[in-house]
Amino acid sequence: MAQMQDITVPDIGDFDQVDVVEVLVKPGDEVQPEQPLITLESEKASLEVPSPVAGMIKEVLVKVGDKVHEGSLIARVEIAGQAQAEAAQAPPPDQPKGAEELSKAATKAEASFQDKPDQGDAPPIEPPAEDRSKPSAESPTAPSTHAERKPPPDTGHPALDISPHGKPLASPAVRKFARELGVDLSQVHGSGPHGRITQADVQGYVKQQLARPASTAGGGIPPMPQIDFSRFGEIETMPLSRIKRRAGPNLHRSWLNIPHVTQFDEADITELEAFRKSERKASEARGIKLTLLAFLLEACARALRDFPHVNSSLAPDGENLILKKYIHIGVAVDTEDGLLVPVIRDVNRKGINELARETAELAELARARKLKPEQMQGASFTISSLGGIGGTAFTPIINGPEVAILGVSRARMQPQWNEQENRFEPRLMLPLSFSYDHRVIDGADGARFTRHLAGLLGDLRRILL
Ligand code: CAO
Repeated sequence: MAQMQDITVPDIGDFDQVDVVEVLVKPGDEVQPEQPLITLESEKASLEVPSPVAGMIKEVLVKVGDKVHEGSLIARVEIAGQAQAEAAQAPPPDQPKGAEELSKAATKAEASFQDKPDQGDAPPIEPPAEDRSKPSAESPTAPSTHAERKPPPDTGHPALDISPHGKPLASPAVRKFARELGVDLSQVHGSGPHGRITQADVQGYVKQQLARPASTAGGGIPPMPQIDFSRFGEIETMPLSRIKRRAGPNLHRSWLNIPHVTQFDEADITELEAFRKSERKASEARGIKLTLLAFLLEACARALRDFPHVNSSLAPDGENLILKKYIHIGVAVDTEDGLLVPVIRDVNRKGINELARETAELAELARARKLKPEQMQGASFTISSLGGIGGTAFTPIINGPEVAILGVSRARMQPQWNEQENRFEPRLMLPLSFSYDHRVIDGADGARFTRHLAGLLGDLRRILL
């Protein structure tokens, strides 16, 4: 006949009325010795009460919110066959006295509340491995330790992260901490011995979740693995600059929210460059350095006027386009601490010399970290010019909620086929990399825009038309 065993709350020290905060089993569950049945929580700490025997839960007599004390009935277990047989051959009455005392001491130790904050490496409930492997004859209160342990259930998680009961390894204090923060411990990587989850692991997990952009939180994007690179060689940890720390989430947000397409093209700026050089001296006399960027601003302003949806933003409802009647263009400036984007307002109303002067002034302010917030707001389009550095093309990230950005690389003299004269001729070609929001701009329009822009840069007179 099946033998039943009542499981009661063991000696929990001076605590009288303690809350049941978790019931970890239900009728019909098979349990192993040491498998937690319930979690109790006092103001100071928490404790899991393990099953002393292997068997099947017949009845659970507590629920979350109940208050219990030493001796309170938790559950009734039908003792497993083999364990029952062994229980039947109960230890002889003249069992060595020390064994029972040892067992009681062990049970009490397991059951004691942990008042100290968790250090992450002390298994509070499970007895040390060597104790667990001891024959149960030494422990009349846990006869089932003779019963073979089942292998941990296949949870799809690395075996080391899971206790023999299929739960992530963590102390009650860490479980309590995780519960308070609403953290699912099965999602947390344990850095302690045998993959045990520490309080620092839970804190790290929460920080990681908070750092993720709102739209992706829980969006199924797997986090980067946390790797201790010092395992592979010497490392140095250096804080990111404030600018990079602030820009990072914005870039990430744009990258994840905007379906980017980058259209590459080239503009023939042979004549433009000849004109710039011819005007440079005159501009210098007025204290202005006439750079290619000023011409780019002027040409972009005209192209934006001709393609108004490139100078727009998607309405938050995703169903309307907000067309901007102003043309304010942000210019990416490379500073020692990272990228800043001052904004040149009303570009379409300014001449090329004025644009050159203003760009130089704003770039200077950016590098001196003296830009005012309003000087970095309100852009409807952005230009990122890496032409002074080099490169052939790149894929700039849109400065959302703008819908497009123009990347410019270094102009190069290249052979171009002259159909009229049936020969190659050297032309100064400027690489354009135009990233756009594909929800707003079709591929065909993207290509039309860069063709149009290339046409304006190829013959500045077109701007006047
Ligand atoms: N092709 C060939 N030469 C170019 C060129 C191009 N596309 N663009 C600039 N040059 C030349 C300039 O004419 C200048 O030469 P001279 O002194 O002989 O006239 C030289 O390169 C240096 O130019 P510059 O970069 O100092 O000036 P600029 O007006 O072209 O650019 C600014 C100003 C602020 C845009 C630039 O200094 C800068 O910071 N660029 C980096 C932007 C960046 O980091 N973008 C990446 C953002 S990530 O998306």
